[in-house]
Amino acid sequence: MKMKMIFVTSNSGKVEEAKKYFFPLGVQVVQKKIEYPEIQANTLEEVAEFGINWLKDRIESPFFLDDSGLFIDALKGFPGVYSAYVYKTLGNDGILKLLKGVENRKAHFKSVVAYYDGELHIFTGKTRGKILHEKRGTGGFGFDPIFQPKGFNKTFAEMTTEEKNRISHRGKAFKVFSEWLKENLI
Ligand code: ITT
Repeated sequence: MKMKMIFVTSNSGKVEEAKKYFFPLGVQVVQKKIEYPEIQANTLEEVAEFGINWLKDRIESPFFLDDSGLFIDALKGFPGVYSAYVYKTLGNDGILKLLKGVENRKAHFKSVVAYYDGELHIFTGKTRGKILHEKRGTGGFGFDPIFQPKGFNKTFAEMTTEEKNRISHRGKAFKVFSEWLKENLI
C-alpha cells in the first residue's frame, strides 16, 4: 500500500508515534499544524468529531486527528477531556501534588483517532496503568514520565517509541485504524 495521510496536530510527539507506526505499512504521515477548536464536552469522541467537522471544509481529505486524555481513578477521571489544559497549567508536578498521600494510583490513557475521507471514522484505544510517585524517563511527551502501564516496570517515557506504540492507547487505536485501512482502501 502506498498512500499519504495528513495528521492534524500541534503535538510532534504524536506525529513521531504515527510515523513510526505507519511507515512500515507503507503509509506516509504528514503533519499539518492547524489550530482547530477543542470544545468543552464530556467525551473525547465529541471533541474529535467537532474538530473533524470544523476542519473538513478547510483542508483536503483524507486527514485524521487524535484527541486523547489521561483519566485518574482517584480524581474521578480528571483530567480526562481537560488533559491538554491541565498539562499546560499544572504539568506532571501538579498531578503528582494532587495525588500526594493518595493510595489508589490507578489511571488509564484513552485515545480517539478520527479519520475523515468524506465520512467520519472513529478508532479508539485504551491503556491501563498507574501514576508513579515521581517522574521517570525522558522519552515521549506529556504525562509519559509519570505513567507506568500495567505489567511493565518502565514508564512510557522510559520506552522507545516502538515499545510505547505496541502497548499504548494511541498505538492500539492506530492498529484498529490500519486494519480498517487495509480492508477498505489499500
Ligand atoms: P493536538 O494538537 O493533537 O490536540 P495536544 O497535545 O493538545 O495536541 P490533546 O488535545 O489530545 O493533545 O491533549 C491531550 C493531552 O494529554 C496533552 O497534554 C498530551 O500531552 C497528553 N497526552 C496525550 N497522549 C499522551 C501520551 O501518549 N503520553 C503522555 N501524555 C499524553
